[in-house]
Amino acid sequence: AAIEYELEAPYTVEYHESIGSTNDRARERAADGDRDIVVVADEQTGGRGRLERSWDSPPGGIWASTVLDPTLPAAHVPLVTLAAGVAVVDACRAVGVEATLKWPNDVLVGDAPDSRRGDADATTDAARGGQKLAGILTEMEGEADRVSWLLVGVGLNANIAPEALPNDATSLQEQIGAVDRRAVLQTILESLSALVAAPETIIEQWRAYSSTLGRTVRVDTGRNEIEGKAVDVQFPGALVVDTDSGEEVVHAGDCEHLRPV
Ligand code: BT5
Repeated sequence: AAIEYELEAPYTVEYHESIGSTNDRARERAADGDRDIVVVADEQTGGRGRLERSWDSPPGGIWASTVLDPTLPAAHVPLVTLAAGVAVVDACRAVGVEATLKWPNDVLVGDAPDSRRGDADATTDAARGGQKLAGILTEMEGEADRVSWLLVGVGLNANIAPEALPNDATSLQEQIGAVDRRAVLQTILESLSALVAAPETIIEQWRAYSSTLGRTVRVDTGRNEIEGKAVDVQFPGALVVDTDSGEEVVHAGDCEHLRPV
């Protein structure tokens, strides 16, 4: 059964010890017309990533999905994903973990350009020093010019032993020890609502936390692969890649950080 409690931020929390996916539950609440709520679980049994990938969600994480009150056109929704990443990094840095952002939706630890290990054969982020700490899954429904509902799912590996996570993953616990999950969630939600209220600040803050910009990247767009130097992130969230054949503006895809040559 769900427990309701209030956070200081303007959100009401629906807490579950265990649930399939907080995004699925938030989707039901969204369809019911609820806004400014957040569904939180200690454990998810069917956590989801993008493109039908699964998200490991053992007990101890921050698995949270918030239904926002959107007044934005659907085309601007990628900005909200960036904002959620910034909010998660804000919360990680507030507890002393130097997290960075990998376009479009990953929060990493240890992937700052100056902390790379130079393994020529490295094919995984872990081998290069970057480990995934959190991911974002934004979902919406609506017309081109109007979003009818919008929810942002945040998965942050908080109080989880690294053995309970995939190889390329890390947790706040591994970095600094156990954290107060409620306080971390509070920071995420406060930061997210401040960013959504000032959308013109999102891209600039995203750039400041990015470990993608300036890097050689390979982006799988689903249709083709683009390789080059990531030079900018543009409104509403596109990655600009400088390739051998000129600049490409990529709106969606999977991005891999390659080691510099
Ligand atoms: C994401 O997908 O990074 C979005 C994850 C969003 C999860 C939250 S939890 C609350 C809410 N409810 C849900 O059901 N989902 C949201 P993607 O970029 O597709 O990355 C997925 C990949 O990350 C997987 O294929 C694994 O390689 C890796 N992975 C899975 N679990 C992980 C974990 N706990 N920590 C780090 N990496 C993980």
